[in-house]
Amino acid sequence: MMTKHLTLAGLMAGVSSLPAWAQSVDPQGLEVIGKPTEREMGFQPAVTELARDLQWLDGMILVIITAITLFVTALVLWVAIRYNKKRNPTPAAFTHHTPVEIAWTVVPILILVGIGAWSLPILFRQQEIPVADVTIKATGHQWYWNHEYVDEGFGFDSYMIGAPALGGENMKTPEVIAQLEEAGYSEGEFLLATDTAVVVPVGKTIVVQVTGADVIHAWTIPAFGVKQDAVPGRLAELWFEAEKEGVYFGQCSELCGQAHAYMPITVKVVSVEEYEAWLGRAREEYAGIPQTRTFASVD
Ligand SMILES: [Cu+2]
Repeated sequence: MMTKHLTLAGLMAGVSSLPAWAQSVDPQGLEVIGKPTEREMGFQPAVTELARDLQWLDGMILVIITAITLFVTALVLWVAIRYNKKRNPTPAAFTHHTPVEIAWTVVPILILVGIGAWSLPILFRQQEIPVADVTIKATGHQWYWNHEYVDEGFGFDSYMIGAPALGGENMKTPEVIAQLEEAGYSEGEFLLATDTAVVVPVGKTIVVQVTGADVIHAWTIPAFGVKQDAVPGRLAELWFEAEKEGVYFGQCSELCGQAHAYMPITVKVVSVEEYEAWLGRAREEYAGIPQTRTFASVD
């Protein structure tokens, strides 16, 4: 029932918002979760196991490096105070101290092995690509992304709202603010929101194949804990399973030229039903395949 309403809503939105922006295809009214927040310095909320792993590892290593820094600072202060020229006029003249040399070799090795024991499994979890429920090929271009739903026979370009390709100047003019609002974004999401979003179902395994068409770009969504260089001639993969419906933003993360700052990535995580409804609309919009679902049964 919900699917039918959503499909109908999508159709109505498509009809009523002429000239038809591609956003009319995309689900609207989702909570924005993955975006930078002013005056904050931590991570964005983690909505995948991969992101939680990364953030936990970061916290753990922060504890270790803080302890090491405090220890070394204390040693330096102790030497400076206790063994300065005034307090220690005749310095010791020995050059070797075997127990100390063994300690400062073995202890750092143990620390590094300890960090590796935690970080390598996390790295492997990211790099071992599971069987996909949805496969998307993301191709970086100067300066936009193309997203292809490889099993569905369609793809689309995703431009930043306000980008020159959409008649903007990479500046937040009143027209651009109007475009953002029309697409369901707020003014503060300028430089993050794109005209078309990657839409994926919640709780499913998404595999993104990442490559570049011209120079090296990088596809990332911080809240998912994924980042992958898009290298021309190579097909790299990343995967994620988002746990929460919402809107998530990322930005090209490999300096790729003059408009590098203006090729963000928008991902909308929706319910499985909503995803199916979107697929129908997207097939029709991007591949010209008419929807198989009819509206006859809608009350
Ligand atoms: Cu770039």
